[in-house]
Amino acid sequence: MLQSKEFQVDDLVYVPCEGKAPFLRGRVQALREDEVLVVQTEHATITAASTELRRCFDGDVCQDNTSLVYLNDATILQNLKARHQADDIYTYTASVLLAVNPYHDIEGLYGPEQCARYRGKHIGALPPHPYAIADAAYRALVREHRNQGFIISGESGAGKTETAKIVMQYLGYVSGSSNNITAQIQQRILQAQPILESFGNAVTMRNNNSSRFGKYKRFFFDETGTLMDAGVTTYLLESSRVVMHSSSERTYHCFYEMLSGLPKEKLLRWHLEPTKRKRHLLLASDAEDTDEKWHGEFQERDAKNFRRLCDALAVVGFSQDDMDSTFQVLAGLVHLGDLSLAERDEGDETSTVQLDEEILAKAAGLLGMDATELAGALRRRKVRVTHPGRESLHEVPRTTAQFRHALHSLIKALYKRLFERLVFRINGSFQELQAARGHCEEELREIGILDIYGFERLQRNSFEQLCINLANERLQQYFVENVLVAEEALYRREGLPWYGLQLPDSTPVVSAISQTFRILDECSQQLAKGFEKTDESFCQKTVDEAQKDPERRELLRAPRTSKKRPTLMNEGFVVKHYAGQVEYSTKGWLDKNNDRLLPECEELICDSTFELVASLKDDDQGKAPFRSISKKYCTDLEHLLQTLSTCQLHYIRCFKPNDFQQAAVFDEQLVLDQIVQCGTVELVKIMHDGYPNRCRFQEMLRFRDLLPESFQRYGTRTFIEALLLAYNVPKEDWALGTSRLFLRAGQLKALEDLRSAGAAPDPVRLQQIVRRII
Ligand code: AOV
Ligand code: MG
Repeated sequence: MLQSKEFQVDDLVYVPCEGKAPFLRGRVQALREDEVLVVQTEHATITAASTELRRCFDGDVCQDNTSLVYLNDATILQNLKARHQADDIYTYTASVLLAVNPYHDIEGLYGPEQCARYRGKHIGALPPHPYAIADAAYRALVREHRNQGFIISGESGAGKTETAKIVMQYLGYVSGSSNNITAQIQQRILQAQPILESFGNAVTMRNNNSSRFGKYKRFFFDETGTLMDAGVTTYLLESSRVVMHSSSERTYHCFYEMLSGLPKEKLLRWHLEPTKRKRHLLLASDAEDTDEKWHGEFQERDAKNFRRLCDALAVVGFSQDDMDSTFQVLAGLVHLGDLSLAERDEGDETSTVQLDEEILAKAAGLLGMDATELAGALRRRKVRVTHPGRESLHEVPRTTAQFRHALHSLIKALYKRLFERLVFRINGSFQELQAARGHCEEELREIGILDIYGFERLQRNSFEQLCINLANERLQQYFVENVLVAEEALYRREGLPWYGLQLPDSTPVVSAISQTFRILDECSQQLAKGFEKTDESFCQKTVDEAQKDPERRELLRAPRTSKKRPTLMNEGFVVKHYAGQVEYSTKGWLDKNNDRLLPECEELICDSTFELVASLKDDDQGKAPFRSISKKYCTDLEHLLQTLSTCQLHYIRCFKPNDFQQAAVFDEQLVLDQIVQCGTVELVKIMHDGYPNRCRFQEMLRFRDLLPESFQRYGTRTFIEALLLAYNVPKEDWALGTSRLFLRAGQLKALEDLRSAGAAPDPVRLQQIVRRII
């Protein structure tokens, strides 16, 4: 009979298939030559190479993937699926927590009672939960005085923001509210969330509450673990959404919340009518399909969230006047947006764009601008002409396109600065509390939570997607380096054999993207100085430069054109990311990369008679016409990575189970792609091949009661060896390094169970041990 190296007839296996599910389960029916096997599945007989098969163990469902009898992508997928169906949405992979979005509220899973249950328990004692990781982080912070960081990642809609809130909930619970100021900090950091969501989240095709910015929240603690301070940093708000969104999406929540929640007299004063919201260009959306749908689902939620927003603003110190000012600016932007309906007689170069006087007056009035000046700045640009010995300023009419561009830049800039102002005030509200407390001598330690947009591959990808995906490349690399490379280093340090694994390396693609941003900066700079530069010339240069470099050639290239999809030259490029290829369209990048507002528009803001608007002027007095957005973003990103490098990191990987935001639907292929993309498979291989649990010798002394007191006079190493022998831990399940004990999955848990049960060793066995090793 033929023999396969690995498989025998009747073995239970997963075989990859092309259909709806990525794997089918079956039994090996026959072995053929050349390691080809015949597998009988429920409905078909499939022939496959042995290398393609994955082993499978019947009914294997585990809390920790590293405890699966057979460990591979197929078994992890099945484990997640089985658990998701049972509403056990969390699963460990050693220290990494995987979370599958349930898309419905699971009763009794969160709240103070659950927090109390998880408090002080070691990981693995209770079902996997963000509370367990949060508790471990908090204890490590108090015990070891080390900074802690949570990196929560996953695709859009996978549940990052919700998970971040769950972690925050636990930190709030555990960090005590023994004094008034701590309680206030807790309240403010929790209330910051609805504010940021109203102004930074929107309905998108993939998530009804999609965060359109990244954020890092920080909680600072003193030595005793009392919350002393907090802060939030935000990254790259998608400001283009204010002026443009696809018809099935919406702009930022705050606009609709304001319409649904403001009292009548204010709506009237600001010329807003909720039922006419669709007539406003900024707000128009098919996401609310019909008026019925809006009056039902959306309006109710928007109105409720408006109250939530106002309450939250009050908590961080907004007076009623502050709130009114903020909403007035939003109302002003809505009317300003309607000006883009303007037309111009294109045949006549000297004519100016025709504006609706009524709309103009409303917008200007609300934003504290002079209507004539507003119209002037939008319609005409100032051109400096140098004559011998003197300079003169001329006004040239803008084309319709230029007019629209000026208008949109003004709206985007005002919204973005308003958002930044909110973040500034939230952070300021913590500083106020600090001042109230008086000077604090102590060095504080922090726990940070990073909730940043996941990898994006949309129908059309632009500048924002490249920024987002760069962050994901860097974080993925960080993950690989931190978890995998650190693992290898640890093995080497401890003198244990290391069976190397091919680690993915994102350095080349990161450097290709950095190069792209460098070229972009060059081109944006030149354009701003008045040189002839276009998005096309930028694109061409980017592709050309990449093609010259043998390492980057494969990673960044021009898109392939086909008859079906004839792409015009120099309108985009394709980047090969760790999570797959993404095609970017470079239209509008030179402009998107410039943080400077047109000088005519900046003047409007400066001259506004409305205090809030005037305070949103660009504080940077430099006169350079270009300020790079990509550079600022990359610097912010490096700062973040720098901060994270001081932290002990905890990873939570979120998974989206289907594309329809539905409960109880698990799309296997979709989840498998995410398992592969997030590096879980590599991680699992390393962990399982080796020893997932490792403890410093000193930490093992917590088991001292498991041996008679007389054993404490021996060295720690000897003590540990005696302990493991006394309780018959199999030799192949542990290894002693130079400073740590390594244990295979489950053994640490077993020791903890013995400790909890107050177990005692067999005296005869102890005698033997004493004779043998001591
Ligand atoms: P995201 O942050 O990962 O997407 P969210 O955290 O906003 O995703 O989650 C999307 C939606 O999934 C939420 O609005 C909830 O309806 C649901 N959800 C997520 N986690 C849970 C949970 N633990 N229990 C119940 N429902 C949940 V994005 O910000 O789009 O990248 O930009
Ligand atoms: Mg989010």
